[in-house]
Amino acid sequence: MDKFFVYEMQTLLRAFIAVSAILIGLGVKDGGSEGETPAQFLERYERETLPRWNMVAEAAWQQKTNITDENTAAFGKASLELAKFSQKNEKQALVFLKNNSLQLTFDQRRQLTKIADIGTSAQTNKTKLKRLQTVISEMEQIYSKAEVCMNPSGDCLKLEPGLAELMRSSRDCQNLSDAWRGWRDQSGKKMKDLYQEYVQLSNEAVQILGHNDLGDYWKSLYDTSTFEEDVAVLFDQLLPLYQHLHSYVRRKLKEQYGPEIFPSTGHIPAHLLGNMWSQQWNNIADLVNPFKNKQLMDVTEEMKRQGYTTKKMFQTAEDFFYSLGLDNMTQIFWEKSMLERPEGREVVCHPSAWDMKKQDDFRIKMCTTINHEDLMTVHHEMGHIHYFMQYENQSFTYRSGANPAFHEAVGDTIALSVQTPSHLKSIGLLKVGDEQDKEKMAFMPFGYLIDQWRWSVFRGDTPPEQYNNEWWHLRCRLQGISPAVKRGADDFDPAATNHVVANFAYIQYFVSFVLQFQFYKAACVAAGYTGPLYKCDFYNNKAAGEKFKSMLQLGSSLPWPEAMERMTGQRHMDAGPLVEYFEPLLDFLRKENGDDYGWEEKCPENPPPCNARTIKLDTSLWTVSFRASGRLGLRIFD
Ligand code: X8Z
Ligand code: ZN
Repeated sequence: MDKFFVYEMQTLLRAFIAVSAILIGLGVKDGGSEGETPAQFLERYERETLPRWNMVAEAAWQQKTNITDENTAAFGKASLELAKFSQKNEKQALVFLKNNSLQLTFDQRRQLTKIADIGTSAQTNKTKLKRLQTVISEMEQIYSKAEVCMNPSGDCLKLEPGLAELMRSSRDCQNLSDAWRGWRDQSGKKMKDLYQEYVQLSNEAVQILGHNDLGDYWKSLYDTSTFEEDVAVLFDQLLPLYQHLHSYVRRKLKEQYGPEIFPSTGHIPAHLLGNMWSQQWNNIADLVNPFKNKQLMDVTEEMKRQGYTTKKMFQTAEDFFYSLGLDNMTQIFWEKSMLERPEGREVVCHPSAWDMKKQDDFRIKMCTTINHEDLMTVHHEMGHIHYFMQYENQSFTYRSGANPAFHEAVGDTIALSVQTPSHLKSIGLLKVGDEQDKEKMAFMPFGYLIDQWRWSVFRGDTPPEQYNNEWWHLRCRLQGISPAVKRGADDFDPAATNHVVANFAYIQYFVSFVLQFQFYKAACVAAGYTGPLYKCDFYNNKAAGEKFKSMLQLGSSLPWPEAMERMTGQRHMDAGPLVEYFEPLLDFLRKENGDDYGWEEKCPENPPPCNARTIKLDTSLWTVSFRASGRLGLRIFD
C-alpha cells in the first residue's frame, strides 16, 4: 500500500480476489481449514505468498516499462492467479478472526486482519471486476501515450520530458497556455466517461465489504476515525503561510508578465508557475528570487556543467543514505532499474519504487532528467527503497509503511538535508547562496485538494456533470489558482494528473509534507544540531541514521504512532516543526506583503488571455497618440 505498484496491485488484485473464491468454491470449515492452527496458517501463508507476489510484480514491471497489449494481458492474467490464492487466505483469515474461542495473540490478530483486508476485491461479479481493471488500464494508457502538437513549431511533445520541460523553462505566456490547454485536451478530456465508470465500479466493490465508498476505504489505512478532521486542522494551520507565499509570488509574476493577464479575483493563472499542475514552484525561482545578486538554490546548471549523468544522480543519493549507516543499493537494483525513458517503447514515466518481493530485488522506474527537481525526486524514490530494505525481514503482511504517508516522507526528509546550502556546497553543486527552500509550502493546498475532490466524488456529493466545476472550485478556493483558459462542459482536468488516472490516493503526500519535518527535526536533534532548523544537514550522522532505522524496520508491524514515537518521541501528526522551519520565510513574506495577500473564493468568470497585455499596450499607444494631439485625457488607459 505504500508505493506505486503495490497500491495499484493491491487495489486491483483485491478486486479479483473475492470473485475467485466464489468461482473455486472454497470449502472452509469453522475453526480453520484442514485443522490448521492460526500459527500454522500464518507460517504457510508466509512461505507461499512471496513467490506469487514476485511473479505478479514481474508482470507489472514488464507492463509499465513496455506498454503493449500482450504485456497488459499477461499482467491481468498473473493478477487473477494471485487473486485466487489471496482469496483463499482472506477467507481463512476471517474464519480465525471470527472464532471467539481462539486465543489469538496481538500479532496474530494484526496479521490476520491485514490478510483479510481485501478492499476493492470484494466485487463478486467477474465481468465487473475485469472491467475495473480495463478501465484503469485504459486511462493509464491514454495518459502515458498523450502528445501535444505545439504551434507554431509543430513539435509534438509528451508530458515527460517535453511538456514538463516547456512548463519549467518557457517564459512565454502564450506558449505556456497552449501547452497547458493542450495537455488537458489530450489527457483528462478523453477520460471523463471512463472515470465515471471507475468511480462506480470501485465504490460498488468496497461497499460489499461495508465501506461507504472508495474514499472511505483509502482513509481507513490511517486507522483513525477522525482522519478527515485531522488533516483539515493541519491545512488550516498552514494556510496563512501559503497565502503569504502566494501573494509574494503573484506580485513577482505580475512584474514578469504584466498585471493585465492576472484576474481581478487575486488568483494566479495556473500556467505561470513552472509546473503543469502548479503543484511545485521551484522552476520559477529565477523570477521570484528576492536577492538578485545571489545564486539560486537550483543546481541544474551546475550538474549539467559537471557532466552529471542520471546514474551519477542516483549515486549522489545513495551516498547520502550510506553516510547515515544505511545500506547501498543492491546489484540487482543497478541492473534492473529503469532510470531513463527508453527509446522505441511506451512506458509509464511517473516515478515509482518497486519491492519485487524477492531477495535484493528492488527497483526504481523513472524517466530522469538532469535537473534540480529530479535530483530531489531521486532521493524521494530511494527513500522508498530504503524502507523496503529495512523492513525486508518482517513477515509479508508487515512489509509496508507504518501508514502510506510514512513511506512518502522518508526520502523527502533526506532531501531536506541535501537541499541545505551547506550540503550542496559540500558536494560541489553550489558555490554561494544561503537561501531557504520554499517549495514545500507551495505544494500544501495541491496535496490537500486532490483527495478533497475525490472523496467528494466517491461519496456522490459531486455528480459527473459537476466533476470539473468542483475541481476548479477547490483549485480557486484552496490554492488561489485559476485556469489558464476558460473551461468548458467537456473538460475534465482532474484526470490530467497522474494519481487520479492511476487510482492512487494523494492525501499521503500532504500528510507526508507534515511528517517529514517531524522526522527531519528528530534526525537533527539526534545529530546534536542546535542552529535554525532550515539549515540543518545531518549528512554522515550515524545517530540520525539509527533513528531512521528504528522506525523503518518496524514496517507496519505496529500501529503508526508507535513507529513515529521511535523516531520522534511524538505519537501524533504535528505541524510544529514545519512551521518552525518556515518561520524565517514567513517573517520575510509578512514584511514584504503587508496587507496585500489572499484571493477571492470564486474562480474568475473569464480568465484574461495572454494577449490582454498587448491589447492594453495598443490602447495605450492609441491613447498616447490622441493625447499627443491634445484631444483626449489620461483616464482612458488607467
Ligand atoms: O508521485 C510522487 C512521487 C512518486 S510516489 C514522485 N510525488 C507526488 C507527485 O509527483 O505528484 C512526490 C510528491 C508529490
Ligand atoms: Zn513516493
